[in-house]
Amino acid sequence: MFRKINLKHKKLRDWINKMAAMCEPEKIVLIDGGERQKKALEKEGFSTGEIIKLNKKKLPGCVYHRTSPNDVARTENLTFICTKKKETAGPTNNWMPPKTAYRKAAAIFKGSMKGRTMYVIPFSMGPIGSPFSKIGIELTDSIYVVLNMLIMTRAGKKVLNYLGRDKDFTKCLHGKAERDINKRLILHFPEDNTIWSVGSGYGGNVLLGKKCLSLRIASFLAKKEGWLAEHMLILGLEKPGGRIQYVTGAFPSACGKTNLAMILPPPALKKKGYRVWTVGDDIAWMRADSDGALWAINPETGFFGVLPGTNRKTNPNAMDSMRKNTIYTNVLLKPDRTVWWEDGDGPPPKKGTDWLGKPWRAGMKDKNGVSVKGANPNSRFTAPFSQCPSSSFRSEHHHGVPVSAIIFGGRRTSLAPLVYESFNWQHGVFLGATMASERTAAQYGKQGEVRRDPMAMLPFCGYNMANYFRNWLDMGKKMHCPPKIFFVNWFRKDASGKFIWPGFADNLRVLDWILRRADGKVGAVKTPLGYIPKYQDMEMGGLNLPKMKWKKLFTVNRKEWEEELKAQKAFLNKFGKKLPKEIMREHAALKKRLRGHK
Ligand code: GTP
Ligand code: SPV
Ligand code: MN
Repeated sequence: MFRKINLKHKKLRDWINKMAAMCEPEKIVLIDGGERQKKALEKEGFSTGEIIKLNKKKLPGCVYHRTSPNDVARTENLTFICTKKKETAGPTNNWMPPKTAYRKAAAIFKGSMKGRTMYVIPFSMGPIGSPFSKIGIELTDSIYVVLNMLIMTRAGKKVLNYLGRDKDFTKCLHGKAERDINKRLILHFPEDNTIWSVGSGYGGNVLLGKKCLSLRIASFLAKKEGWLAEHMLILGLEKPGGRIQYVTGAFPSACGKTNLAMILPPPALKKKGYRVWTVGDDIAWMRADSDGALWAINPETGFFGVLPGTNRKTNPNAMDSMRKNTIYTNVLLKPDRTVWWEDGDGPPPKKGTDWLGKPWRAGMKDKNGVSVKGANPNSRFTAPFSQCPSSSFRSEHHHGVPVSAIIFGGRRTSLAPLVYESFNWQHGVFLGATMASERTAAQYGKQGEVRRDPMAMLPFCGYNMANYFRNWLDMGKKMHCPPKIFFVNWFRKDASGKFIWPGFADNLRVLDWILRRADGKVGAVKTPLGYIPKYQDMEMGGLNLPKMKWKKLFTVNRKEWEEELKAQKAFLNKFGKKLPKEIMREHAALKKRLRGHK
């Protein structure tokens, strides 16, 4: 049985010892954040097979990990908001009364760490000591989680020193248990500032600083304190002449945040002097400041990015970020101990070991004739932010960056134009509130199915989404110069099922237009949806996009939009009386504008 931990922070010490008494680890180890301890943990992980050491020459400092086959994405159906009242969680969250939740999870946690170590990870989301930051302590029995948290957060002794004897922290408990989906629960207790996650070993379910703290718990706090915790990338676009303007963007999981955050300008724009600075790729915390503008920080220090589709052409900055000190999860392991994934670089290797740990050959088919994937579609890399060639010099600043524009977007095969601008803040909030997207492999469920995903926060809002919309509307009133709000869709397809817009680097052309609009430097065409660009106003150098295609990208199909209006309404009706009336007013206004549209 473990020896009790002794720390000068009484509340912290008592809590750790109480959790350990329930989980019964053999020992408790405090994570200090140092290189020596990290190396020792890796060594232990290699010896048990929890992680595999990758090719020292080709991938220095990199490790490989496989999760259980039933545990490769976030499990939204097992994720709960546990508040005293059901209404606090709202109609879009799974809810459980706190008492029941603690009892159910405790039964799974009980004795689940027998023979194993419980690691104590003190971590800070945001620069340590910044008034914008939040501290958490994660207890876990997984070395993989520790190694990931060391990349994704500022972790170790320095956080403990900052906590002193009595500063507040989020209590985060994680246990792998049996990794049985029937004994898996991801529980949030925003009223107790507590997270309990049991039975999973994958990403967003277990790196508790990420979605659980920085979005679900933080959004709850943000409503109380009057700021925004969002599922957003943050980037700076440097224009010829050196001025940098910042944009944040909310796209649902696996819809292009990482790619946009690290975008490299297409050659014609690069020559002109355009450059992009990455501030964050997944989470933004934003506040209205005394200057009347909105300021954003990225609370994380690493990337947990999608691998399939990532290659030197689509995202060279991501490829450079993961050359060393990176954790590869659920990809194909090659015989030379390097890794490969679908639509990565180079042809598939002749053979290897797939993400399930089974022998794999190129061109292999299953018994139904479907080709067997080497990497899981939601396989990921964990890499330090500092290794990204475009990482912004502003990212360590406690105050963050001022935001000129906010972008909402999703995957819509038809319907939504490439880009349009909202008429004002309130209309922009409506665009975010009615966002929908086709489901990706980042979460369990039917792939490709269109679902409403307001502000890309459906799985991450820690309270009633109607009140979340209210918080967004209120934020607009706090600023003299709020950012302009836009909607984008890189994913519109033609009749043959091909993407009409080339996407990736060329998305910079859209960003450039967005920022010129934010500056009031360029005109636009008014449509029922919002303002769209004039063909001649977009920077098109080096891109051969026929006018016909342009037209297809911006077509507003009234029939489709009538269906969309109905779907929006059905969704908004879920919130009943709680829904801010401004949202329904915007819905009615859109309906009216579309009626006049041919
Ligand atoms: P999470 O980490 O899950 O929150 O996702 P994310 O929003 O950061 O997604 P990411 O940037 O990793 O994109 C995931 C997928 O979208 C990859 O398969 C990309 O190839 C694809 N993608 C990204 N940008 C574009 C684009 O401009 N056009 C097209 N067609 N596909 C894109
Ligand atoms: C997402 O699904 O939006 C992610 C990956 O960023 S995970 O951390 O697993 O949630
Ligand atoms: Mn995400």
